[in-house]
Amino acid sequence: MNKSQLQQHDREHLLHPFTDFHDLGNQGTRVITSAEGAYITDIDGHKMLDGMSGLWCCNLGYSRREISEAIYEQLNKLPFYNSFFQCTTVPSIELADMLAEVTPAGMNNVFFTGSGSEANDTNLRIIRRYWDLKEQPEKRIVISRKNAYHGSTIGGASLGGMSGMHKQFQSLDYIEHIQQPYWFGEGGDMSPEEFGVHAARCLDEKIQELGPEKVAAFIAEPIQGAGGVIIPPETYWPEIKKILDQYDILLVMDEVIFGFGRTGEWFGADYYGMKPDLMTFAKAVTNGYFPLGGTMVSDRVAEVIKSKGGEFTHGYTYSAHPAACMAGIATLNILREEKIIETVRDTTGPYLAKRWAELADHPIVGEARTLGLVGALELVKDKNSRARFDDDCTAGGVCRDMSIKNGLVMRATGDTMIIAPPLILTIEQIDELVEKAHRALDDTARAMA
Ligand code: PXG
Repeated sequence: MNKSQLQQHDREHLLHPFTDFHDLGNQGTRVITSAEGAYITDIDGHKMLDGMSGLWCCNLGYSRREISEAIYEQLNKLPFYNSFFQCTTVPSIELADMLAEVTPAGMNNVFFTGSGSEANDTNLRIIRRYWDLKEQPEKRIVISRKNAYHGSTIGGASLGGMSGMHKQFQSLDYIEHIQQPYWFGEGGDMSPEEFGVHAARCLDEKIQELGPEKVAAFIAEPIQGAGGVIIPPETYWPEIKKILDQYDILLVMDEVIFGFGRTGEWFGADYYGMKPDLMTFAKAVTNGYFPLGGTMVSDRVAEVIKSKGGEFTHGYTYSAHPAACMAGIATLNILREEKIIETVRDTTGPYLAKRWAELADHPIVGEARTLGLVGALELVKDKNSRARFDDDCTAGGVCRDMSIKNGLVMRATGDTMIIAPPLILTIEQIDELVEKAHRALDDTARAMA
């Protein structure tokens, strides 16, 4: 099939995730045909630096044969066996061991799933099971945050705080949402430090309002990813820690985007010095090459679930799929052997921070922020008042298209441009990324004038 035939068949038969089918019908899809290192190429031969690592997952880029060969070899040896009914496979045990080593101290158990959404549903099941076994069944409510993203299953989407999603389904009734720590968008006249404490105190207020005896858990991404790379002010997590220490409430950190090195530490929890009870992961655990997710379970929770007896009636056919686990093992080996995370922490992260900060001087940029190898740009019409161009976030869409035209994949969340490039990016590629982003901003400013 040629390009237009592919686009026509795509339109006729493929229902895409998070897509306006009317727009898709008018524009046609971009057909990506190959990839190498940190670059993807489309069917027209247009090569782009992938500033989004696929979908926040190909952290080691696209050319890691060690991972694809590990999958292939496993498929030839034992392509599938389940981990139900007292069965197990060698790769699943080995990966569980490795995860216990790289995750924060005291997290020594893993429940494997096929995705991040399934892992957050698993968290909801574990939370309830834990409090039931502790004979506190009245602890039912899970507190999350507005504009959070925790997946697309009913459980994941209920935990998430995106209003556009909530309009399209019926949320679980035991989930509550508090303010997000988005200083640029919601901080008003407060300093970032003041606002960080303010946003964290919303958790305390919500717990008081609901009654601590009814609150089972608080779930949060260390940094909101899909919500627009919202890096909380430095005062936020320490204040949350204080509040959680005060009440008997579980902490779930959703590390689906920030796990496996993006902050320059293994997990966002390490970066912020937090001690979660449950930790969701997916995406980069296999470098995106094979579907795998899961939740790390702390000793505190695992001991209750394991020792009290009785079946935990939960699991997925693909929990601990052997080929997925081999992909995970190969990925973790590369991260360790090539000291990828240390390089992000010591070299490429600081260099991106320096170069990205230069974009803040651009006339349509209200804020440029980074941490490790993620970044965001707030597009504004007026730098001082932080006023946007319009209510429809036109600038974000324009900037995304200009970026692609200039050979860089940047994603738009409203009028916030975001990047999460592969962690293997070199200094020269960071220069290339910033220069292309700069050109995209110039083109956007011209188009919006
Ligand atoms: N938690 C977080 C924090 C995520 O970012 C999920 C859970 C769900 O994972 P699965 O594997 O079920 O997709 C995610 C996924 C975007 C975008 O546009 C982000 C995600 C997925 C799709 C698009 O930024 N994150």
